[in-house]
Amino acid sequence: MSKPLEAKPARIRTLEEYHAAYRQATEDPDAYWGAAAEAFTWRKKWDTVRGGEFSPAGTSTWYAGGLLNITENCLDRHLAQRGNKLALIYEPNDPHTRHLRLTYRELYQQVCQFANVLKNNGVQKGDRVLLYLPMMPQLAVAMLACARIGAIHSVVFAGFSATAIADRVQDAGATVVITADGLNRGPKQIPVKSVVDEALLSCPDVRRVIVLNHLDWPTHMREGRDVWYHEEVEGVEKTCPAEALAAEDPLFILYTSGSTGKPKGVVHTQAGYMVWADYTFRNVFQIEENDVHWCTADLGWVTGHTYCLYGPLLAGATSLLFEGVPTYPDAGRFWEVIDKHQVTTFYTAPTAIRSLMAAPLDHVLSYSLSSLRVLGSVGEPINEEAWHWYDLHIGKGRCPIVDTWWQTETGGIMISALADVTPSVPARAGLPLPGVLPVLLAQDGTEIEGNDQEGYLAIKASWPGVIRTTWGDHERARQTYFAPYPGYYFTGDGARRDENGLFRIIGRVDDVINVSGHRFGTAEIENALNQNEHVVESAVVGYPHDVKGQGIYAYIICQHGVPATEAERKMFEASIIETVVAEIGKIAKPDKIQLVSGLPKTRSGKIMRRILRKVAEGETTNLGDVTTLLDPAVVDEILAGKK
Ligand code: 6R9
Repeated sequence: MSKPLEAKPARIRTLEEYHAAYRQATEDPDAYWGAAAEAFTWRKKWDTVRGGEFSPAGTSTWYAGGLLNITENCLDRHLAQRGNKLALIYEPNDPHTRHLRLTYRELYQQVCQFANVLKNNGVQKGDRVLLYLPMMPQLAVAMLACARIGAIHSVVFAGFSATAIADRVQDAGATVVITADGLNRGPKQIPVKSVVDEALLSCPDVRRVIVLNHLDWPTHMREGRDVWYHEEVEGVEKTCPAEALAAEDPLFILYTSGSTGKPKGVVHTQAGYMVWADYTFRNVFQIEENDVHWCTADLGWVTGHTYCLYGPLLAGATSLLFEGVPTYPDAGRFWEVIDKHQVTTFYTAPTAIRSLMAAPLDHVLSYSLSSLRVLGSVGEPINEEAWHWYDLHIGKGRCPIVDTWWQTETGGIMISALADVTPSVPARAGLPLPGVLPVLLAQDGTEIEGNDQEGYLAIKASWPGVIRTTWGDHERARQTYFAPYPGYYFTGDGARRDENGLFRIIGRVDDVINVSGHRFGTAEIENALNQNEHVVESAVVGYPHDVKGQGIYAYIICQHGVPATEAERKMFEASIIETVVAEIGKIAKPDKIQLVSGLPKTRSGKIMRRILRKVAEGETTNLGDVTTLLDPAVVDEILAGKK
């Protein structure tokens, strides 16, 4: 029998304990979250557990007055008892390449060395460091190295384009970039450093680029700006004192899309994020000392931050990092990796499950999967069919499924089953975690009481992991999350509370599309499309997609009208896709493009997205009221040309 990972306070093991914890966290949050923070290493304890104003100001603080360093809690704190325990297992893209294992002591030493390299390169507390790296162990090391010296990391998923990098470097005011020569993705090898070079043409303030050698590729290094990590690290000390940071000092900035304008830099801070990552990780997955946890997300997304890195390390668990993709070399890769490393808690996205469901079942049946204990899902609603397949074929009917609802802005899981403790029902995220007070709001902001009800999902009280600000623009955070319904945090999601009080997340109620669990604002994609010289105007909506959850449907008015020939149309479409790839990245490529001569607009010039959404969804008759349209004939044309 393996023993509980740590008998910390606030570890919930039964349904009764859940209800008791929920009650206490609601009635006396200061006592509850004070106790939850006791087990950590503090340089100085906090003065107040909760402070600031939650909403509408959006100025919550947690553990204000406290001093700490999250890496002391991820690493140093475990050395005495878990120095030789595996902290990270790295499974490379190619199954024939050797995997790597790092113990807590080895990881500690690597983080300290990397931190010293950063210091030697002039990085100081408060500096922003942008990381554009493949899923290699050094990405995790580099994030922790930043945290060790109080630099603020901003990881950008290594599929984003040069333009997207440049936007983020400029917005964050980053002066140092860490990158690699190239990356592996399935059968492909993709250059990385050259993308950074292109981005930095418009970022003169970046004075240092630290390059990791991942593929042994010949790489152009700019004199005076670029250095190789392996050269910098030679002979560097393996210890580095951790900077004592204020509880509310920023830990990281992570860019995410909203319904308007450019992606915003979501800011999380030291102490509250730490407590939330640790608490949610241990409780949702019911982590035990011998667990091997595998979260398949890339570290470039919040799921990677909280459940590949910070949550597992704070809890002293073993976390598996995977460089590859679910279908390389074949659709059995996930299951092979689970058997190979005896993974116990497995956390992935519905889109991955759906894509693997489509492959022959033999890919699953060749593996035992007997090590698995808990299955998790995140990023988008999981449809019942995928839920049952996951339960039956992967969990063999004996592993609880935790469908975890949360957001970049919430820092960690908010609504989810706690494995084998609270109810797990298909297509329901379930009950809120202690400290999370979800409500359903009507459009006018009144709370909808009772079960079997639907509304806008909002959160009524602050929790330790709440977004603190959007980098450089607090007003934007206030307007987006806290001002729409004063007294609440507005999630942007619609939800239903079922007859048993379990939450079912329906999807976004704003102009955000969720493609394979990745968020894009329609405005963001339209802005990209409009950069194309042939594009006069565009409108983007989401539509149901079998594997991706939602696909991107773009309606475009071309400069020369609707193309007369098929060849011309293909050429336009190719050029348009190229623009989106250059502006954002491949992940934002429209799935369908329809070239139109006009868009349905109201007399005041507003695009009626409702109609475009319906057409994209395949609805041809029930388009609702079109009498306010300036030119109703446009709709007929769009219907006739539907993809
Ligand atoms: C963690 C993460 C957040 C948006 C969120 C919602 C959707 C996430 C979900 C889910 C239904 C779940 N979402 N988890 N919808 N069920 N279990 O994904 O963060 O990238 O910021 O996306 O994803 O729409 O608002 P992020």
